[in-house]
Amino acid sequence: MIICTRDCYDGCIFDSGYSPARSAPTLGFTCSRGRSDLPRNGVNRVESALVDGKEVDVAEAIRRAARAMRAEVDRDPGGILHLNYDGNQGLLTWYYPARLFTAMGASRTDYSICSAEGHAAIGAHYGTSAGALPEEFPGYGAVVLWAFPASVSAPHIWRSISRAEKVSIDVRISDTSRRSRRAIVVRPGSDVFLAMGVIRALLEEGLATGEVSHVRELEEFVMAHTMEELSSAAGVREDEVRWLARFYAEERPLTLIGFALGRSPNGGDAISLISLIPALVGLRRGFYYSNSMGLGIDFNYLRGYHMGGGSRVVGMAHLREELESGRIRLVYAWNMNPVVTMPGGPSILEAVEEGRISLIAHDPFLSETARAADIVLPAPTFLEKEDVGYSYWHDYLVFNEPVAPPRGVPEPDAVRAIAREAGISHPLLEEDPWRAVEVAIRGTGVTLDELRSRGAVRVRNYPPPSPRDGELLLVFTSHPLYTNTQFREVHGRPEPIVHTHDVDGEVVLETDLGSARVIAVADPGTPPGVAWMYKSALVDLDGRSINGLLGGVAGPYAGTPVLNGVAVRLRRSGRRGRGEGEPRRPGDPPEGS
Ligand SMILES: Nc1nc2c(c(=O)[nH]1)N[C@H]1C(S)=C(S)[C@@H](COP(=O)(O)OP(=O)(O)OC[C@H]3O[C@@H](n4cnc5c(=O)[nH]c(N)nc54)[C@H](O)[C@@H]3O)O[C@H]1N2
Ligand SMILES: Nc1nc2c(c(=O)[nH]1)N[C@H]1C(S)=C(S)[C@@H](COP(=O)(O)OP(=O)(O)OC[C@H]3O[C@@H](n4cnc5c(=O)[nH]c(N)nc54)[C@H](O)[C@@H]3O)O[C@H]1N2
Ligand SMILES: [Mo]
Repeated sequence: MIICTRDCYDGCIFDSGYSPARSAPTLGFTCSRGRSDLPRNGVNRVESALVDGKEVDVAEAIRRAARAMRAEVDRDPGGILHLNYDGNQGLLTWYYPARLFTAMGASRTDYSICSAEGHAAIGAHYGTSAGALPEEFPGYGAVVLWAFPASVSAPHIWRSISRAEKVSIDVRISDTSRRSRRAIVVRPGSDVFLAMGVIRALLEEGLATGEVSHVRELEEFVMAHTMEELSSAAGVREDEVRWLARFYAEERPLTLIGFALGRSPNGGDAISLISLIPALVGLRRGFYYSNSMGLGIDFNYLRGYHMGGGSRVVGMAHLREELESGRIRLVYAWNMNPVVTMPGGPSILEAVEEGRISLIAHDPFLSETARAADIVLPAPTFLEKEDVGYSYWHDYLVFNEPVAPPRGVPEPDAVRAIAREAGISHPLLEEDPWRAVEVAIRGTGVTLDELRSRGAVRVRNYPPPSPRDGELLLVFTSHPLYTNTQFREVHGRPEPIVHTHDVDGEVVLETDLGSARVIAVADPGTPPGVAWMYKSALVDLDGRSINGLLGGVAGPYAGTPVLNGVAVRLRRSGRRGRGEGEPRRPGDPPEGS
């Protein structure tokens, strides 16, 4: 199989004949870019290694690169900066090569250019930025596309929401806006005020039915400004802000949060607040931003950060200052065209022209960066090499197989050869790249062997939504007198008691799958946020099994149903239970019915 490994939501999967896979998420079609890869594969390629513009063999270019890097390592490894981003999202192409620089103690960037701001802003609330999965998208009758022109930037996402009522929020009328039921136009960088206005209206109008922690602080924060102030700061009429709040309350839409927001003024704050709106209207994981952090891939392991993080982190916003300071003396770029795509990118050209830095580039194509480089190494495209690819939307890992003859030198081979020539030996580079991939994907529940044989496999450990305030993680344990449902003939039917940290009385436990009426008993040995029951006391006060609340989630090894640690909501039913006034002690034998 093949996965289009470029930086894009859809991560199109192709069969071995290079036709778009018919099954979800690719649905048998690809975009213009996906169709253009084969025709462009022969155009503008780096045909051979280059040193000072002259063709040399790859071995010679590697020796020259190694010599230049060795000299800098001896002087100050922090003077070497590696620049790489997402030209190809393969684990071997993008991530593994960073090990050379981790091993040398070189400077690195913070990889902040595209999506980092939002990952951090959402993660601060939810513990992870991972949101709804593609299969959940079609289930939504309504979708808010917040700075997310999906009709262009993510055609498969767009297809998956084709039947939904759409609201687009952008700073202009985009193609997506034109094809949405309603287009809201905000002033650039002012979405944070629109989000505050929506939250304010939801709270004011009693439409916030969901539970969000620290809601009082949130309320104080948004109430500090009048609706008029918020609406004029956002450049959106007050009635439109209120309309959007009611749309949220009534339609309970999925919110797609675009990366571009994170690259705007106040963008992190905007994303942070936008991500809370679905929770305020009672949706669990009712947003999507990027799911890459939920797949269980250990990107840090691939880059070798478990053995140190390099010497210094250069913020991607500050490349120009860094180059002008003279501290950086060698730049190694792969999988990125920083001369064009980095803010301050042209300062790389100036630094090369003025002899302040040496520039080494590894790219399949003669990019602006490759054209300016002192040393250029030819790279294979994703059509020409094996790799493992992933998407930040869907949850398939794909073993990428070449469909065209190999060209150039694969990235892991290049960095290991440079290390050998430069006399840098380090366990990070001794570990075989495929072995590193095998270790890095352990957390996904998918093995490399399985990937090789099946081509595309869904990750098995996508994170369950984390518990919210008012939710308990329910677990079960054995009872001394019973085996599961047996021995009720002798000891009677055990009461459905749920042991909690501090709740007594009759309560209702709920999940999205069902509810059960049970008796809560406070037990100081049960921590806050946790609840437990005997697995022989599953029949609730209405004679139904607690297992009506569970199911649908399986373990990665053998498919064992997840029964423990499932989040349940606990609601007092109003009636007081039998335990009132004389709380039962945990471990008390149950009473017969
Ligand atoms: N065809 C195609 N698809 C792509 C890419 C590509 O280059 N071509 N690039 C891929 C990559 S790298 C990424 S990161 C994603 C990005 O994909 P998206 O996050 O979906 O966004 P962009 O396509 O960058 O478009 C940004 C949108 O945000 C709007 N915008 C700008 N500032 C603001 C603001 O302050 N508030 C609001 N509300 N809107 C604002 C712009 O008008 C624009 O419509 O797309 C990926 N998909
Ligand atoms: N002003 C402004 N600047 C922006 C943005 C913006 O919206 N406005 N968007 C930003 C965003 S969202 C992003 S993600 C970045 C993207 O920045 P880049 O990652 O630099 O973007 P690409 O043009 O995709 O460049 C990737 C390079 O990788 C090369 N490449 C492709 N496949 C391979 C491979 O298999 N191996 C190797 N070694 N190289 C390969 C390509 O030939 C290309 O030269 O740009 C950012 N820059
Ligand atoms: Mo991006």
